[in-house]
Amino acid sequence: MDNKTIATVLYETAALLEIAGEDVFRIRSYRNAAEAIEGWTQPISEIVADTKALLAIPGIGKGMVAHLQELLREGHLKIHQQLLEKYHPTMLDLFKIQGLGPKTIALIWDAFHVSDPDAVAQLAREGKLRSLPRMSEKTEQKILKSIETYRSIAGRFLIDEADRTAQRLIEHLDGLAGIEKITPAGSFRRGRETVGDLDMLITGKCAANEKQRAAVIERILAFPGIMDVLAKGENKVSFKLRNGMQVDIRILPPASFGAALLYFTGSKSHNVSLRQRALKMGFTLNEYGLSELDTEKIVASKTEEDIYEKLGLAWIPPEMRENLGEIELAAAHKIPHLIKLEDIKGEVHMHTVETDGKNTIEEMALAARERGYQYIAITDHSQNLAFANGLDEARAEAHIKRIHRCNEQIDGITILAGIEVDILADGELDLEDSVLAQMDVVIASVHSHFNQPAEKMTERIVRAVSNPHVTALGHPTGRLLLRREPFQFDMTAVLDAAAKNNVAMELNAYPDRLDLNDVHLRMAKERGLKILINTDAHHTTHFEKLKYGILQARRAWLTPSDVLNTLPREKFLKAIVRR
Ligand code: DGT
Ligand code: CA
Ligand code: CA
Ligand code: ZN
Repeated sequence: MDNKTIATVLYETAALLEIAGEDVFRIRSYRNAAEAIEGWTQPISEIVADTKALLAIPGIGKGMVAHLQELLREGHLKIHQQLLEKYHPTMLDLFKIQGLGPKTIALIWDAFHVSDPDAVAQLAREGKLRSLPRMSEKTEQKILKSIETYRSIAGRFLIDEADRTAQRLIEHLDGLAGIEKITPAGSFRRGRETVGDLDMLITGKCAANEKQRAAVIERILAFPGIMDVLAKGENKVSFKLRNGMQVDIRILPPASFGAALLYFTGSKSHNVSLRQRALKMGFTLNEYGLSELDTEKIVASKTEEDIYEKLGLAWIPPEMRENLGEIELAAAHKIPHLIKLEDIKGEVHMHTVETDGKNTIEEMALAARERGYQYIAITDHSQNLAFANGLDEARAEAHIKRIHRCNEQIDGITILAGIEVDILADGELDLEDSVLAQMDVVIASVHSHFNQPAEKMTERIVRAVSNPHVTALGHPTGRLLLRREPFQFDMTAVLDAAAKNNVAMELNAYPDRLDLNDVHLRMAKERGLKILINTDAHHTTHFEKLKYGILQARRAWLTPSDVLNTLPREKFLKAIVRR
């Protein structure tokens, strides 16, 4: 059990205790422990036998140590289970609805004994919630809207979470007899920003060998974290994990692997178009292969390349398979050379301990050099972001000096001085122009006043990108996937203004953001705008997340020449010199 899962159980226990009207100190002890464990870098599972080491974690007392030991020994916590039984597990869904805090949920529970989103929505529609203390018709409407938003995101998962699950599964099945390869398919393989369920394909001799296949299925069912087995057949297993993610696994013979991979990668509409094309050419296409209509003879099935080729098409990268014109391009053999991870030569948006990052300039630089980067820019926050300890003019200037010094001391990488400057409510930037002028890279970002009317927000951002010191607009829509909607503004007007002012757009690769998204990236490319792909790293390990940004760039059909930080050092420095 990883720290995140442990923290989740403790958070849920705290929330359920609150519903039960328990003592505030008791509730707080669970919440404090959850917070501490979430931020603890060492796996609790490794130190669980060492009571002293557990007690050394701030916020963990003797009682909590016993709970942790029980949780890791039994795989669950008795009090957590009892509370879930009392209130029904759907209560956990209610906690995920914005604006519904434990106090309101407790009120609703006491009055109506209702504990799931559908039932609460029903009460709101019937006007029954307004009779409760501190509730009104307006709060009823708000709750209805929140439940709607919740439904549209519920059951989807961030791409990095799907990635971790896929990797864990591959490791879990490592070394079993008869497995040749394990390949993710579905929306995850297409690089979609969120994933509904995880589709995995296993191929090898085990598909035809009953004993091996049974062993593979048995091992799959022993995967840690399985809560519920949904289907178990000859060559298919579906299950739900404790975090709610569904995983569909299929076991396939190598002879039809290509056809199955093509089918289960989707998208559905890409598959439909391929099937129509096949029919016109006198073939049928299904998950077993491409076969001649009249003789039913299979003509291609082993690899995707074989099938595309028989259909007169170049192989299409999975990220492009959305039926948005990629089949026509493949027919003309004009599939672009999409950007790859290795094309990126540096990153220019990252934070250090000077504001809310976790590592020093030097540590970030060494990690970047280790990745093979030729350059980075350190871009800490500006003063408006007080909770992140943002820099005022004096600290920013001192920081520039530190960055320059570090650049002189470290060989093999160029460390540029930059800033992520806040775009204030009126579109002014948060630091004096005289300070911004000393920066090599200025990323301008909105971090406050998200709820301005669209017109005001558009004006605000247009004004910001018109400042001659700005290199790029950071995480332009401000969305947090599955948590916060993008703020409202006219994207077209902003892109046009950025194009006019030669300001680049960021593709923030952090998996919670992926901002700009694929659609907006395409709009930016159409206007000749350049993209900067950055992880917005707050820790040396965050550079690893760049791959999720690359997937979105590929979904937008971007090539290396669309992305500024594919340029080698000298060319990059020339490209970011400001007007
Ligand atoms: P998701 O899971 O909602 O993020 O999206 P997908 O694309 O992974 O969808 P999923 O898991 O329902 O199915 C995986 C792939 O299997 C899908 O992309 C195409 C294929 N597939 C599933 N059901 C059908 C179907 O009824 N017709 C066709 N043509 N393909 C299907
Ligand atoms: Ca899926
Ligand atoms: Ca599926
Ligand atoms: Zn930011």
